[in-house]
Amino acid sequence: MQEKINKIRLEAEKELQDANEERQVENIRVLYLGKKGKITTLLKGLKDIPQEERPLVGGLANQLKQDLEQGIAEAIKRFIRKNQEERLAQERIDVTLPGRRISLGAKHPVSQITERVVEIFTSLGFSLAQGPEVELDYYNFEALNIPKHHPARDMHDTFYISDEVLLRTHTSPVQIRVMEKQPPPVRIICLGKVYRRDSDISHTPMFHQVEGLLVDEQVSFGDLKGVLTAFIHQMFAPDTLVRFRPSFFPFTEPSAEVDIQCVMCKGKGCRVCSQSGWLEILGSGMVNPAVFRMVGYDPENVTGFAFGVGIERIAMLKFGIDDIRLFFENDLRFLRQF
Ligand code: 2U9
Repeated sequence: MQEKINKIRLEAEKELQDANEERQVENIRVLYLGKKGKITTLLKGLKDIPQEERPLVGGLANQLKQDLEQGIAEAIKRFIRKNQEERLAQERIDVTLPGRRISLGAKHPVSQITERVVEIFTSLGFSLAQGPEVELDYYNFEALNIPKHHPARDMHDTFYISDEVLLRTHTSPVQIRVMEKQPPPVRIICLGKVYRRDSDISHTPMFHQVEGLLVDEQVSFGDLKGVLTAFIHQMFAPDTLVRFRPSFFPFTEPSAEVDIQCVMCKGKGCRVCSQSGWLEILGSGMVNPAVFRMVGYDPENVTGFAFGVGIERIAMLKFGIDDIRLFFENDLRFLRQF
């Protein structure tokens, strides 16, 4: 029995010496100390040997078990250290390499223009009003002097949700809601998303508008001209030429479209201004008395002016962009330029 124990010891020591990776050491552990391992079997067999031999043989077998456990633990430690050294030798860090650039986001051009427009009008004494994008037909059309079957409804290419519910085609319903709630004077701008069933190089189904409304006693067309000229001079350049051209909107009377001298060719005529030298940038007019009556204001006592600006249109002119759809494609190569 003693001989057998010695043989196992020599065998295990040799195998442990020959092992040159961690996995082999683990195999040795299973082979000798596992459930059916040689030493485990040996210890289990102790009960079958003569009683007088048991203490000596048992002692030797247990000593062998301890020695082997210790040998295995040391071998594993050795391999872990060896692996670590090999990895450190391979993985060299070049501390002279430049770091990776962190790419920073930027404000979307539409947000940039929106912020500037808000800044200008708030400095002129206007405050901000907001309202729902899903609107009632009444607020989007009826209250603005556009009854059912009015030809002006065709221009709006409306997304209807039901007979009476729609996506607002302009921010004007916000002004109606404000006037319904508060008596004059009113001096507000409304900005936000509006929706029209239209898509081409200069139209998208959703775009952003800023509309303004000023109502008080004795507001004149001269006030309208003054405020809008001040806005244009701050938005573009202080010497930008401005012209007011007669137009028609059901909610304003008289109405005017506002042009600026072409920012590309300075009025000489180019592709952007269709050789006219002028660019249309907003619509405006004196609030139609019919609209005042709808909200309970007395048109004998108050007058007012209103205007509407397409934000993307201003952004296209300011940044020289010829396709409005680029704003909504979220192509980083486009967005990084602003
Ligand atoms: C009320 C009364 C009047 C708002 C106005 C325009 C003229 C106009 C266009 C500009 C470019 C729409 O985004 S666009 O296509 N807007 O031409 N908007 S007057 O008039 C109002 C609004 C509210 C109660």
